Amino acid sequence: MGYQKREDLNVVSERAILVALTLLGERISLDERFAELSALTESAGGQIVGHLTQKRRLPRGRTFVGKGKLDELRDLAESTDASVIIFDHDLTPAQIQNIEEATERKIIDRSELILDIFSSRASTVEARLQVEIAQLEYTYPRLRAMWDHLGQVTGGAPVGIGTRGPGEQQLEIDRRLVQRRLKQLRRDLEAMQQRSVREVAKRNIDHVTVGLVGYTNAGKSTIFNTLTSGGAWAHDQLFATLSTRIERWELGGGVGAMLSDTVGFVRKLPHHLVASFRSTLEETVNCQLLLIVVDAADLSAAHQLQTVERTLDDIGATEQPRILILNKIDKVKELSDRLVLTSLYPEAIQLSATTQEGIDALESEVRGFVVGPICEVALSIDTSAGKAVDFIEKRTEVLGRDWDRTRSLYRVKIGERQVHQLLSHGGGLLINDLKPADAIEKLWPSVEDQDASCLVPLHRLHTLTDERNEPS
Ligand SMILES: Nc1nc2c(ncn2[C@@H]2O[C@H](COP(=O)(O)OP(=O)(O)OP(=O)(O)O)[C@@H](O)[C@H]2O)c(=O)[nH]1
Ligand SMILES: [Mg+2]
Repeated sequence: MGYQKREDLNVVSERAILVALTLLGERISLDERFAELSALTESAGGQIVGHLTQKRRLPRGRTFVGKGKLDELRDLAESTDASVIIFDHDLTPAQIQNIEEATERKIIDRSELILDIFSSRASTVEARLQVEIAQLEYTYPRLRAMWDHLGQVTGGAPVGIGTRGPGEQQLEIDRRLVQRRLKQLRRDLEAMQQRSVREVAKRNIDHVTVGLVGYTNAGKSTIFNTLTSGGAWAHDQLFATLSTRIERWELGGGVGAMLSDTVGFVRKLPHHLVASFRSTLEETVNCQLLLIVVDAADLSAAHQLQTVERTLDDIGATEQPRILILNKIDKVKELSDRLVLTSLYPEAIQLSATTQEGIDALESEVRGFVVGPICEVALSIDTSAGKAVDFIEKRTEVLGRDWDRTRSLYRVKIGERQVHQLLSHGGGLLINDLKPADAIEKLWPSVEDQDASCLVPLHRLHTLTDERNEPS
């Protein structure tokens, strides 16, 4: 097969060789890495025809792999008729060029591969803007053919950039135009996102918001569809979801929350992508409660959890309480395997979005969070405050009622978070004849003293991940 110029970085329909090096200090096994890199390559439409590995303390500066391995790589590409070689690492443009020259094959690094998948999946205007920004920043400077070509085009005016991905008419665009395009895209994206920031802020006042987060393909959208009226695209492919979807989740007894589903994470998510998808991710991570979804049947579950925690740290979602969900538990058939999971993650909810196992436990846990610690109190409120009265009648446990000329009086069991929601409906609320702020301080313990069995404190999750990753 002849050498294709690096004019486009798609891997659709191409025969691919995968390369992963074990470098000093890397703890993730080669099996796990190849499993994931294969899934990424297949998600991008590539066909895997070979693998190559090397153990090194550090990558070789010029060509990343050693000289002998480079020859091996070229021979393997020839014997398997591969047209593209995909590295599970990020490479410098110079390394890419040197390896391409030595192997006469197109070289794709890990970030380029992920960007390629995002580019083929982006279906909303916002996602397309976000992917294009990340591509302009990461991929375009690496299209050597483009800059080579530009070296020869001195007179002709470059044409505008398209949105079809790198390698088409973009070859004729100069850096200045790319910068101009970037500026325009960022402006469009910002305008779009300001709207959504306002919507999120409003939603957080009116409802308790809960966000599903986790590794790509862990089953977030499937869980979302099970818990709400649905509508999320769930599919056995990486990065099926690229935008955030929010629906009401009925938790019983008039209690509900707004649940959101969003983009999944992956190890070493390119930071340009994280940057341009930040606001999509933030819609979820601004939620008051996070449900961290892990694929319990995946060998890399512990590493996936670690990646999710790192990504949450990166985007500043460090404060919210979290519930750990071990999804796809139906695929863990052996009782002994389940017991191992229970001992490793005692606080987690074992769940199957497919068979519905564990859904009740999850709903009851989240309901407890949404309501907050419950106290029995006397409420007094203006009878004319219809929304507030309605809230009390429908969402709290009413033990007794009374009225005087202008006020409705109730004896109720009510949760702390419900009191905050009730306050947003006005009506001059008094609790045990006290102003709400004074009553809340007196009646409800501080957050640190609250005990909710499934809410895993942040430090505990970290310990769990470390335990799981200790080499045996
Ligand atoms: N057996 C089994 N399969 C599941 C379960 N939950 C999800 N799946 C399957 O896992 C695949 C991925 O599910 P999605 O819901 O799209 O995963 P996601 O986390 O939203 O993935 P991204 O949007 O790519 O981040 C689909 O084929 C689902 O049918 C489960 O509980 N059991
Ligand atoms: Mg999804």
